[in-house]
Amino acid sequence: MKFSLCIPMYNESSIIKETAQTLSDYMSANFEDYEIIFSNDGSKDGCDKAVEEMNLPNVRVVGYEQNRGKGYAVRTAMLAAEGDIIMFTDADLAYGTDVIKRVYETFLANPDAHMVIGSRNLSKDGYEGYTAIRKLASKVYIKVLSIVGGFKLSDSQCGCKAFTGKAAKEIFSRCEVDRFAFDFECILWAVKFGMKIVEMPVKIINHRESKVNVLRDSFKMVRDIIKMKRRIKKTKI
Ligand SMILES: Nc1nc2c(ncn2[C@@H]2O[C@H](COP(=O)(O)OP(=O)(O)OP(=O)(O)O)[C@@H](O)[C@H]2O)c(=O)[nH]1
Ligand SMILES: [Mg+2]
Repeated sequence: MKFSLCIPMYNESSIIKETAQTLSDYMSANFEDYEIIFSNDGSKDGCDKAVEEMNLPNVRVVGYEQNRGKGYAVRTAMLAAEGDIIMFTDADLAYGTDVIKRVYETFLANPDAHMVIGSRNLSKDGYEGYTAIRKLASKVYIKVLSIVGGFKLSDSQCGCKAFTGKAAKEIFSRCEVDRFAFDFECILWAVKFGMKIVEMPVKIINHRESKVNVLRDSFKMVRDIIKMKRRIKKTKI
C-alpha cells in the first residue's frame, strides 16, 4: 500500500524547507511506502529549488511557470501521484501532521470509502484561532453551497482531503476549476460518480495571516459554483 502526499505551494520559501523536513521525517516514521509531491504553482521565490536541493528520499517537485491557483496545483499533483491513497494538505501544515495517519486509519476503518475529507464543523474547536470574520465567511460559504449548490456535507473548503488512487484519477481528470472553488468541484464529481465520502474532524493547529480576501473571493466563489454545477450536470459519464 503506497501513500502519496501532495503539497500545493505558491511562494512558500519562508517555510517550505521546514515543512519538507517535517513531512519527510513523519512519513518515513509512519509509512513503509510513500511519496511526497510538492506542486509548484508558478512560484517566483525559488521554493521549488529549495525543496529539490534538500534531496530528500521519496520527495519530488512537479509544477509549472505561471501561477494558476491552488486547484490547478492540486490537480497537477493528484494526476502525477502513484499512491493507493492520495492526499493533499497545505504547505503550512495548518492541520498538523497527525491528520495524515488519521486519514489512513479512516480509510482502513471504511474500506468502501472513495474519499476522506477533513471538516472543521465536526468538533467544537474546529475553528479555534480564526478571526470572527473568517469564521463567519467560512460558515456563510458552506450555507451558500448548500442552498445554491445542494451541498450536503459539513465542510467543503478544508485543506485536507484524500482519495483512493482510482477515485483521484477519475475526479481530477475532469476537474476544471483552478482557484479555490476546486474543493467543491471535486466533491461534486465524487457525488456524480456515486462515490462514498467520509468526513473526519480536523482543527487548525498552525495559524498564519490569511491571504483570502473575504469580499472579493466570496463573489468569485459563488460565480464559480453556478458555472461548475451547470457543467457537471451536463456531462455524461
Ligand atoms: N494563496 C494561494 N495559495 C496557493 C496558490 N497556489 C497554491 N497555493 C497553496 O495552497 C495552500 C493554501 O494556501 P493559503 O494561502 O494558506 O490559503 P487558505 O488556507 O485557503 O486560506 P487562509 O490560510 O485562511 O488564508 C498553500 O499550500 C499554498 O501554498 C495560490 O495561487 N494562492
Ligand atoms: Mg491556510
